[in-house]
Amino acid sequence: MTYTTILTETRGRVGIVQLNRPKQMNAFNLAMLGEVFDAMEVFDKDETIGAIIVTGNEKAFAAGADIKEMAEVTYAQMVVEERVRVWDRIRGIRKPVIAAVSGWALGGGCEFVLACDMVVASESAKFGQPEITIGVIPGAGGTQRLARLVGKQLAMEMVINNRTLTAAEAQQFGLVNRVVAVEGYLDAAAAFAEEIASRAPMAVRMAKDAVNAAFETTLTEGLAVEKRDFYQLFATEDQKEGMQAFIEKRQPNWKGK
Ligand code: DAK
Repeated sequence: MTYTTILTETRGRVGIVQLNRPKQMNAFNLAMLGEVFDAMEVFDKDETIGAIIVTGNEKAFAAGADIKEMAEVTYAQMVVEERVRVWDRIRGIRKPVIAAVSGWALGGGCEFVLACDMVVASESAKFGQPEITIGVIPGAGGTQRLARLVGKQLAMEMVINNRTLTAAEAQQFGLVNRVVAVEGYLDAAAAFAEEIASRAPMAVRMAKDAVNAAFETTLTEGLAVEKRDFYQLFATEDQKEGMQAFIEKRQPNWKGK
């Protein structure tokens, strides 16, 4: 597929989507948003891929939605075009998605990161929800995912008073899995993703499903999802292979079935 606003590559079992509007600090216009999700869905369907990275460049992961594209949008257009639905496509990706963040992750950029499954940040990464400074609030999950992740008080400060978090702070508050040097941050994220991609594919899928249920359900419902997913894995060849490999003291050979 030919893309105009992103670049894609594969490294081993890792599919990488790179946001590529550097002159606009990778601000998400609708074209880029569509291409990002198209590319992610292609990797999601590809059996040779086990994990997906979304990244930007050293200066900016993404500085939010494209303000110039959004400035003249009317209320009616917002309602009719249902732009939230486009952003929601990330929820349909079943493989683990890792955000590799360097520089700015602001507004919709930060919300995109919040919707990913894991985050590798370079030491220069900065996270924030500055929508209040342009007269709006987050519209792609920022108030909800952020509050669930960092708690009410800090989320309030970020959303109402434009508090930005450094990479170290983001790690401290649970928004980031690991912080790495700016130089080679994508390589570090790729190594992390490759490790994840080497795990039993069906179990990874179920694991993502079950952990996500913790944010969508009551404890009782979440435990029911976990139980169902756990039981289902006993219908896979990989469960037999994984346990047999342990007993035989060898590495498992995953089939993804
Ligand atoms: N949109 C458009 N252009 C942007 C941009 C943005 N968000 N951010 C940066 N740029 C452009 C700048 O306009 C500039 O372009 P030229 O003017 O030179 O042509 C170029 O990128 C470089 O930016 P700066 O000159 O400002 O660079 P600095 O290093 O001085 O500052 C910065 C970098 C990232 C701190 C600064 O550019 C900045 O504050 N940018 C805006 C950040 C922001 O306010 N982001 C929130 C946007 S609102 C929705 C879902 C999501 C959203 C909305 C709806 N629905 C589902 C309905 C999300 C909304 C948002 O994200």
